[in-house]
Amino acid sequence: MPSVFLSSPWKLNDFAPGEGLDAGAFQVSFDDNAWLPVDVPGGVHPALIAAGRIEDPFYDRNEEQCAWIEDREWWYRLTFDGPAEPLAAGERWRLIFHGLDTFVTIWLNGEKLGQHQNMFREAAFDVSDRLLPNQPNTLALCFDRPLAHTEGFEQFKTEWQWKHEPRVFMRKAQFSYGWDWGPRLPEVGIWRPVELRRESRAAIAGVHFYTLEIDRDQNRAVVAVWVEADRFAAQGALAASARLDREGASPVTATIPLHGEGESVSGTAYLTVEDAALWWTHDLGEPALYALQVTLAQGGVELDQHAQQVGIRTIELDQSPDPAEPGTRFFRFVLNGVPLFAKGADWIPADSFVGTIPSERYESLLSTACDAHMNMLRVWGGGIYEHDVFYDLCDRMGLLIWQDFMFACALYPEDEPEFVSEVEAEARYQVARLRSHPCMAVWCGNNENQWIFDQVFWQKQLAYIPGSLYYDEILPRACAELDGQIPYWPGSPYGGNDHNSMTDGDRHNWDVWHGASPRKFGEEPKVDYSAEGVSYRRYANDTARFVSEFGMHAAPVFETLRRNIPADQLYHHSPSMDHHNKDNPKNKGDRLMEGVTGVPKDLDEYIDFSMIAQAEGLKFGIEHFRRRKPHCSGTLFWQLNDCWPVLSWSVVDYYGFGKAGYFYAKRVYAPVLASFKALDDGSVELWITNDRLAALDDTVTIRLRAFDGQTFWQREEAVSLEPNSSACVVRLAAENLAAGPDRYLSVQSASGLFPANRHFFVPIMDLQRDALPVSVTIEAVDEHTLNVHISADKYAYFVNLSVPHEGTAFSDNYFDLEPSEQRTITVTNATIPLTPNMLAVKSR
Ligand code: BMA
Repeated sequence: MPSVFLSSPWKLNDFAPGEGLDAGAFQVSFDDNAWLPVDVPGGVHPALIAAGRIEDPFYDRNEEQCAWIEDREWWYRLTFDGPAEPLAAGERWRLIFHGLDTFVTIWLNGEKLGQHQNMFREAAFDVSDRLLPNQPNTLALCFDRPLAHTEGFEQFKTEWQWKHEPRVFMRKAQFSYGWDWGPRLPEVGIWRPVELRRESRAAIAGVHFYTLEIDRDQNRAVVAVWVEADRFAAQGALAASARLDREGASPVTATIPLHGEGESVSGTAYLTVEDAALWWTHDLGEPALYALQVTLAQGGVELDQHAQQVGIRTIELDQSPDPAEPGTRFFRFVLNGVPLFAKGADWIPADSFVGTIPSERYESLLSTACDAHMNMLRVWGGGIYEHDVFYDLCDRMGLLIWQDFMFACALYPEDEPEFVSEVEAEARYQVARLRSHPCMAVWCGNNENQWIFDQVFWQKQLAYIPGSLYYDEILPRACAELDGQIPYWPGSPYGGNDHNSMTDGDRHNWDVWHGASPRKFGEEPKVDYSAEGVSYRRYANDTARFVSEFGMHAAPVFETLRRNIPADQLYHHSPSMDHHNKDNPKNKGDRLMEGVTGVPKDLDEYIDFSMIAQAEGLKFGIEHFRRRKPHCSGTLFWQLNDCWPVLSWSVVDYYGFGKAGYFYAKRVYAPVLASFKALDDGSVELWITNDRLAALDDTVTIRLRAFDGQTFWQREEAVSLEPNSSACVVRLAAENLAAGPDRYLSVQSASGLFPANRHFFVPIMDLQRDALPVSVTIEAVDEHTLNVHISADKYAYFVNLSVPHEGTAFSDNYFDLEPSEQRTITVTNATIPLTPNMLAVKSR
């Protein structure tokens, strides 16, 4: 029913704790003229930046200057016109805060309305008796110092609390207290819209759309629409109806009888959809959507409406035994009956300040993910349940979502009843909110909590894992009761003998980069930060079922560093650069580069070498895991994006500049992959991995060439592959190979079915080749488009193009050119005109 969003003109001010109340900041008559303007939705930090009260917290070490914000209490005020129409009989006004961060007291017209203490669920109030029609109304909110609300919890600190961090006592984005890629800048404020809703007699309280059955032979699907209504002032029967629309198809409609005695009534309709257009991930088909409209009425009078995009699809998590690898079980997603290999990355909040992320940033990051052939992202448990726009876009773009509940890398209190009921209310709110999105693939209890606990207390082998109350009881119960369709998984990683197993469940491979080692329950965890310990070659030993985290750091592009690091600090390991590297120790990247490129001598080398180590590492790992399809059925690498400008595992930086790793991932995530596997005996295999649902026939050309252009031998092979499979198609015996540091193997598809690939016999730094500059001619196609013709006489490694403006798209980047090869790269920027002098082309 009619809604008003209270978005301006909100005011903001800070006080010492308790002083706002003493000053009467909640009173209508309070003078807030001198207060700062603040956006709603938004948060305190962006308002302070806009007002010049703080410097850009991301620049240099300014983060440290922001600590005082945590010690203040923050007040918001808004005076707004009351509704023109007073309420009629049977009507009510509801005030809904869709997101308050976090510990807050709310006053309306000087009277206390209530309190809230959970950023992850809405706060709703019936304000029928308090809202003044035709007059100004005043809202005041006081956000307490978050840490003030954690002190009382100290008594619950028990020996299992490995890392006693106050953040675990707050239902607030955990990363904001600092992470190994994120600054400590805990946000405060109204981070989602504030809605005033007029409702009459009854309102829709919940809708659940799900697919019961798909008959692909008949092109028919049966779907269910469950509706719950809150009959707050209506007597007698209520009627609901559902309508499913899709362009070009006749609407499918149903009436839904609602049952129940009290205020809450509900009912389900089952609809048969003929010529059903199914929702597929974008790589397997069309992500077809239907417009669902639910109407609630009584005696022909419409009372409420709910509209949402839905998709017809079934999703299962197949964990049946894998007959080809006895003693193991699959961990693979099955969409509409089709087992798929999940290709994607882990997603963290797209900004430290989660209330002010523009929709365009979501649009651009998610289409960047699709362009790289990703079909799944994991919303990681230390961030936020994302904004609606995120899930809507994933529905539209055909991207599956692995959704963690918001618990990460810690042990959470279970003895405080208020906290436990907050978690339960939050889980129920989020499950109801997200369950009808076709993009939703799995609910997951947390990030790494069972695994970390087991490692810390490996000697004790305690039977009870702290947090089980949540991961094994409350969360799965909320999912079962309110959804019951999307699979639930207790943690990431989870399953098997040590909760990070290669035989069961999902696995985080932190052997690479963090120097961890595979282990079993009861074994001491080992860490090895040597060059071998952190090396990406260790992926070759990983026989995981599904790898939901693995990755390596790389620097962002120079432009991102230039904007955030003072000129005199622009060198590897300068204090400001190290401040922008939140991992510890800060030299794991050096150890990794030691085995790949050698340690960098200057900033330019650091940027390139770290990007090379990351990109080659992702290529090596993803190729290995994809070859193992279906025994391995997914790779989500850590991490897609950043929340500020930082040296991190991301492949797309804070501004949206892609690192080399992004372009490498795009090639190795192609639907058909040809990759070389080097065996210990010196032989090399060529594998084709086919993620398409069609069989393939192709002719491949394999060559052994010297970097200076000489071709030693060349072979053409006819290859055929089953749909959705992976196989070794050619084996090159060591004695016929004539391997060497001055040469490389390459593979090409006659039909362009897969991107060309290559194999080096030694680490990049040991290649014997002349690194000559490439030849470049630039042709301006129009104001926003350049065609760049690049060629090389000898093998050119790591050819990369850069324009110091985000939003510049490259048809390819960070690629190699074979001797005498010529390529044309198209560079576009929709927002700014491009001129040839903005472009730099380099190679190594
Ligand atoms: C895992 C993640 C994150 C972390 C990443 C890199 O632990 O779940 O918590 O940022 O690895 O260390």
